[in-house]
Amino acid sequence: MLRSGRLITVMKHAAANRYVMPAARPAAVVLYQDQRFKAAAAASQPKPQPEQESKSFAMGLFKGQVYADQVFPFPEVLTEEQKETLEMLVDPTAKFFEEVNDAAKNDQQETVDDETLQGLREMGAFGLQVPQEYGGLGLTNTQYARLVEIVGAHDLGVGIVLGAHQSIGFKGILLFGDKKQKEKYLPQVASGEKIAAFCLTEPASGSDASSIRSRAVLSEDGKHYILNGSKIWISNGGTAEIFTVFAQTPSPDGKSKDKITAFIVERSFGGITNGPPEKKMGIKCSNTAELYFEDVKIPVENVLGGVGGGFKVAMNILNNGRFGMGAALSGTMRALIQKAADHAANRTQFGNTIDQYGVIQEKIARMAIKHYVTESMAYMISSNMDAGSKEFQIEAAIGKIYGSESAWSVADECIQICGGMGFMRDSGIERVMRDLRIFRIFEGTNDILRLFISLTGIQNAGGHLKELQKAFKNPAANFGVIVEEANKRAKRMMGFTQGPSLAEYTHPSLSRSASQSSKAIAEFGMSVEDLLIKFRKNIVHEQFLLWRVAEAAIDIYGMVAVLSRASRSLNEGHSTAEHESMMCQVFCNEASVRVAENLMAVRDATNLSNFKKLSQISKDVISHGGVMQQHPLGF
Ligand code: MYA
Repeated sequence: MLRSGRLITVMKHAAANRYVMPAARPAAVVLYQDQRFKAAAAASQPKPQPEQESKSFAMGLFKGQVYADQVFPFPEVLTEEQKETLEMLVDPTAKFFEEVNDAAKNDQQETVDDETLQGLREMGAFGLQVPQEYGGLGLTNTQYARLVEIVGAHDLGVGIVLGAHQSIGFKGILLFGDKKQKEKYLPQVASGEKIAAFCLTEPASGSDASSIRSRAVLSEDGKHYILNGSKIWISNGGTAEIFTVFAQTPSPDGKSKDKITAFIVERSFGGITNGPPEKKMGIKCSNTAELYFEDVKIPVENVLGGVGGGFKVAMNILNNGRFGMGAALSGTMRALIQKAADHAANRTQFGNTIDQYGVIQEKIARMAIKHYVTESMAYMISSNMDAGSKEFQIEAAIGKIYGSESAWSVADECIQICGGMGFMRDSGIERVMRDLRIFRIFEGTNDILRLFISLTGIQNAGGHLKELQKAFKNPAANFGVIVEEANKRAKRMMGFTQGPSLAEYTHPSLSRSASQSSKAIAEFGMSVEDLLIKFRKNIVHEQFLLWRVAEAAIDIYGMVAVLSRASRSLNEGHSTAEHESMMCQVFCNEASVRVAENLMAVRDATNLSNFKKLSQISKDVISHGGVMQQHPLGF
């Protein structure tokens, strides 16, 4: 509709000249009232992507197989037009966050002022992915990731205001809404006129999402659901007007168990109140509040995704939003690394700037590698989603875990490099560290997500094993499958397994990293198979083992993501290719050792006995209500 080259030229010009600060008027209003952001995005509506068969790399991994489509070559999905649009949006977004938004002030005042919110609205920041027909910018996941990176680099608190609104708050309407629901609600939320929130967590239901107790029952006339219950720690809970609420609903036949249903709920329906803003360690400018629903009358048309389909709706919303966290945190890390590098290059101690000392060099290099892995994962996932992949839940969980843990470590090392200065509030790093802490907890704790990764993958691999068992029952009909399996096992028994070759996908100079990855993939598949054979269904109870399997999966996905990206840079002769190649090699060298250790730990008798002891130590501490041993002084 608005894709003409002329418009793009005009917008480029506008974007290049947009930041002029007249003295007398409020900056945000002057800068963004012209709606140039929206017009720029209008130039590149996402093109419908062809559906493709889902071949999740991570799912394949659990069978020791390489589904290469999603990972090699490093996916590139943006059209030239989409890239141009994005380029036009990047600079003004960064300028807004550098010159209008004040992260320290937001943190201190524990709110975002109206002028800043208005600036964000006028930029279209509340409806980045809402299709333009409903008033949004209609960005793809990859375009969204790039802008979210900028938010993460400057103000994670504002990131949560925006993210809780669109990454989860109204994402359900985008993913599952019918035409009427979309027409009614998307324009209101895309403009930022109404804020949205995602209401799942309850006092007795955190990680165990399906145990929620809020309940909605159909009214006698069948026109409404009547909702009662409460939710806690709801981001935007005190400011939102539109809620995606999950509640138990009776089964239509009245005989089977309640099932979760998702509802679009308006504050204006009445019966909704909220508690005061929670006092938090970080992301203080975002509102977090308890919500109470008392006989809230929800029209039946506001059921989202079908009666009883709410758990699936919730999981899909969360899966769908997780890549955004990796992207945002990649931006946070980039900003922290810049601070650390600046300090290290300018701080002189013992006669040299500290960047010349090996200890500091190792810290900076490790920070850069963690960032490289996080960034590679985030864009690999967003690109796969844009390419039409439907099965990315394991990858999304991996990206969230790796990004949130890496960002925490990068912030910690940034403070360490900056020394006393880093500890001072003025440096701004302590705020980032406080803000970061929650990222390992919300949107699925990293611990629960590790179990999710292992169990989802193992369940899938279990299906594969069952198919093999069937094949062996009818050898004549399945001769090919059986020969292949027999070969695999014979090689394995003789210790010849090198894993599926990745050489055809990777740059020759990274052949060592490629073979490390292949070997890790093969060993991983075998370990999963061993676990399945040993524990069968009871594997679900083996959390010490599942955790290590997930650790290995995270490392392998990281290896493949950087191997693919560095290969692309080498093949295309990027100016940073050698630097990337070194980061890839160091990561693969170290990750392959970690993978081997983690897989060994699930088999090795010493570790297994350690797990038993760890379990007992924990029980002792719990039964004692704290540390158990006698004090060294005896009293
Ligand atoms: S919002 C609250 C976040 N809460 C959670 O994340 C809850 C975590 N818990 C869970 O996810 C589930 O309860 C788990 C499963 C995983 C533990 N995808 O028997 P089951 C299927 C697809 O295993 P359970 C917040 O924090 C499964 O295959 N399917 O279930 C605010 C099975 O299917 P079937 C899934 O043991 C943050 C069925 O469901 C998934 O009860 C604010 C039952 O499975 C899945 N994931 O529990 C953030 N899981 O029956 C702001 C399960 O067919 C955003 N299944 O076999 C910030 C963004 C960044 C900034 C942006 C700036 C702009």
